[in-house]
Amino acid sequence: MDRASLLTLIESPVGAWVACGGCTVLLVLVGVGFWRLVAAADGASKQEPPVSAEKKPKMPVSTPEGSEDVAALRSLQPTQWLQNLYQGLSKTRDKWLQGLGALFVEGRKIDAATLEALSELLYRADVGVRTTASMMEYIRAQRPEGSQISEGEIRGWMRQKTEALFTTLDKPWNEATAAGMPTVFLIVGVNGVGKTTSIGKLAAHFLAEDKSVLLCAADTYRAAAIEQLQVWGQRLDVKVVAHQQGGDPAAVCFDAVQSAVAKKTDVLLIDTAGRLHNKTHLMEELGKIRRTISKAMPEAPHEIWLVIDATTGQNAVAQVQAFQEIVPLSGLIVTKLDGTAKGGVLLSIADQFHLPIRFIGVGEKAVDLRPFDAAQFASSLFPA
Ligand SMILES: Nc1nc2c(ncn2[C@@H]2O[C@H](COP(=O)(O)OP(=O)(O)OP(=O)(O)O)[C@@H](O)[C@H]2O)c(=O)[nH]1
Ligand SMILES: [Mg+2]
Repeated sequence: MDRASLLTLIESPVGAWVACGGCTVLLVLVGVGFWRLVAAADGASKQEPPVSAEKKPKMPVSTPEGSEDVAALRSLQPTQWLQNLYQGLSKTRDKWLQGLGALFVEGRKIDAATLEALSELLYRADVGVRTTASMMEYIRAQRPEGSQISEGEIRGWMRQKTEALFTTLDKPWNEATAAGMPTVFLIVGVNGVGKTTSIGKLAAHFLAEDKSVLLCAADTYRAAAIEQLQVWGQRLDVKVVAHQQGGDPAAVCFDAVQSAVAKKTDVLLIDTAGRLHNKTHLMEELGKIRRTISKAMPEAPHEIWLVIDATTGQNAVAQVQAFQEIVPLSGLIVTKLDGTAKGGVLLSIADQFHLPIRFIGVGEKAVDLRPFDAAQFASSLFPA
């Protein structure tokens, strides 16, 4: 198109219309660009401040795991648990049986030498002096002095004595007396014994019994401890009452009991901080926690369970002693029996403190923590 034709076109009505349309398009484009800039600036000003990993823990969002724990517990066959228990106690049993086998290479009689050698074996398996002595008394009473005895007979007498020892302590735990009120469990123990994981497993256990469960994070010293319980809460789809890190542990317990009462929850499980039994102020704090719980619900806590790690052997005896002086323990949870040859310490503790063992743990999974059964335990430790 030459210059003259172009001028004619611009001056014509059609040309004016095209020029006007071009301007409109241009204006719209400029407008959109401007609006985008404004929106971006506005968005930036509304962005949430960065949240530290400490405040916003990454939690598994999928829920099926929780139902898997509960489903696994519901479908756990008694024979399967017996196998797990037998396997879990293998280190303790092997140590004991190897020693016994060596003792009985040649025939044995009931005499001072045999009883001395048996005492030595039990003592080395963390059974403790006092319990070993009562075991020997029991064996001596079975046959007249000088009678021939077999390895199988010794195992049988040990089994009977062990079962009898635990059976006398076996009684149901306290529960809330009024219908619709929660049974409150306060779980205590030294650092790292397995309190929090046991609470997760206990929650799964109660859920498998169709009970409603609430968890309370009263280990307020470490954010990670609160998060650990919250992860269990998510995993099992159970609510967790928690305050800020550094808060008063007694206060969160008070809130949790009130919440459990208001919601008519069947079971409240309270996790506490690990405390060394020789740290006086921490032990006193435990006394305060207990008193505060009682203010929120006079008959609570219904049960105070000390968690002991079986791998610590005789040290667990000192722990029971120290905690018993501060709070009235009503039962024990024994964890990590799978990792130790020191399982004999349970006999020692039961004999000395007359405390029932409520649950025992032989592994990391929810199905690995089960109610304690005297006969099962005795026959896994001293098989026929
Ligand atoms: N093998 C084995 N490990 C266990 C058992 N019970 C707990 N554990 C492990 O022990 C470790 C400590 O468990 P936690 O539950 O954190 O112990 P805690 O008493 O709450 O620890 P603190 O809160 O730090 O005092 C974890 O790695 C658990 O998986 C068990 O029966 N067998
Ligand atoms: Mg813990």
